[in-house]
Amino acid sequence: MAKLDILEFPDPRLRLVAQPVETFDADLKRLADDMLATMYDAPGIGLAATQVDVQKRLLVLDISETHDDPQVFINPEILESRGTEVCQEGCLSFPGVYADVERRDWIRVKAQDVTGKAFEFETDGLLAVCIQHEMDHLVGKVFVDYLSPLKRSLLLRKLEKQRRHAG
Ligand code: GNR
Ligand code: NI
Repeated sequence: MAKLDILEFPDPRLRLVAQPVETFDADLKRLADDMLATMYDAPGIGLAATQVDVQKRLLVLDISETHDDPQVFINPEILESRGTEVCQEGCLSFPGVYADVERRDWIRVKAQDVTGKAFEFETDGLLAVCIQHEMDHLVGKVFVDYLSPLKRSLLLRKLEKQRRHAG
């Protein structure tokens, strides 16, 4: 499994919109495996294909504490959602900065696995937050887009400062 490079803000490629996956072949399986390896190495709890410069509707996740529950969602869709919750989010494309974001609290999701088999499930809490965060990446949206202009500029200044100090 290969480690892929993660695009960092303000790379314009983070704004590209991913296309549906139509071919479920060995290359797709390899991409999903490489994305999981990249996510575990980072380390992060999720990664969208957009973040590794691939414009396909594919995301990977593992919110387990033991890092042994890899999940792959292809062509994900939110069928239904309820309520709101605020969670402190981070993003591998914005290393070292965090902000509160309001998202839907409960979601029902439809997706396909790496073989193309469709499945549906409902979830809430961190998994629901993470799926929404990753699905945003697939349409070129990032978590700082939800912040007020003031909060966003403070956060982006902090990001720049951390980069200057990060050797
Ligand atoms: O590793 C990650 N942690 C995280 C924490 C709270 C809400 C969302 C996330 S996703 C993030 C990895 C990432 O950038 N995925 O796109
Ligand atoms: Ni992210």
